[in-house]
Amino acid sequence: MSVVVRLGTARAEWWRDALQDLLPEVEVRLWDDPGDNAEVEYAVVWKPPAGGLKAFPNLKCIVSMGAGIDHLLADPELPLHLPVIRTVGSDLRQRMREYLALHVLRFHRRLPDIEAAQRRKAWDQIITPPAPQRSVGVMGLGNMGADAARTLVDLGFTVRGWSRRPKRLHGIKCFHGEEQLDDFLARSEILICLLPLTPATEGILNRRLFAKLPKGACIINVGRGRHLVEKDLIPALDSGQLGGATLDVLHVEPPAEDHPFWIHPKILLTPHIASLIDPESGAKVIAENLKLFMAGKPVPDMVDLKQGY
Ligand code: NDP
Ligand code: OXD
Repeated sequence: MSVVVRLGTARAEWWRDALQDLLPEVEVRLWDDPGDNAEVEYAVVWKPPAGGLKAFPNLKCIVSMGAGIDHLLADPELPLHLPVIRTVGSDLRQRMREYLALHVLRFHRRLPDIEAAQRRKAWDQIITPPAPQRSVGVMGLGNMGADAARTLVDLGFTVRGWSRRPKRLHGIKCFHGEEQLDDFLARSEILICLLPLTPATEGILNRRLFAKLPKGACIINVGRGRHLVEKDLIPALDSGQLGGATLDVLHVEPPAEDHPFWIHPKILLTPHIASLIDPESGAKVIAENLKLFMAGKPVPDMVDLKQGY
């Protein structure tokens, strides 16, 4: 019985070793050297190439090395009958919480303006309102969105959240569905996108949405690059409709050298590190889930492929 691991970076061997330590009963093999494909029963993957998973005829289960499953559904030949487990866990939430607290506070306390003032040698005492007078909107109230929203409440912010289905979360004004989107946006001065990428959410961060936000609102996209219509961002920033954008995810990662986002003064790019899973903690979550699956027990992180996230 074998597990094949695919991660297109130098961390592949680290992942293989971490998983092998935790799953001594199976042989963990790298994607590029899988041995006999027929022996592979489990695949642990991030962005597998199109048609790649179909090549393992005896696969029993696919594990996404991340919370999102859009990278799997992008494969038109994905064996859809197979169960899919995603990887979440407390470290992933912790890192996302840290990232969002950092970047919300950066916009809230106008750190970019303070840094610019320093470069001009100007001692500008910028007064910002206290957090309860700042309204933050969180799009996506799932595993990570609800957790991040709670962290922002704890920091004192006025927090609004938007999800597909109705939700009740203590201290958070919850909105849902298309019909409540405009009300949600109307008072979101800092807007976080923590949605999964699906046909319904692709391109949701566009000029029509920006126009519904309070003037000067800032956006933080930690969902997926394709949530953002990239060509709409710079005009919205240059007109002042948006005050700033922090982007952890992009259509193409890394973006081309001449991509205008690299040098725009109101854009901060981070290299998809908002909540990167490291092999030590990630392998623990994956091994636990695989052990449950192998024992025929329910796996809490099992994905409903029909729902699409
Ligand atoms: P979940 O699946 O737990 O939650 C998704 C949330 O989005 C749910 O609240 C869901 O609503 C809501 N949602 C889905 N579709 C719609 C829609 N059409 N309209 C309104 N709301 C919608 O996801 P996670 O919190 O685990 O992760 C979210 C995404 O974050 C991942 O898919 C991934 O793309 C991204 N991510 C980014 C990372 C990074 O480092 N940048 C790290 C990890 C994840 P409902 O509750 O009603 O189902
Ligand atoms: C994820 C991610 O989906 O890292 O986990 O983006």
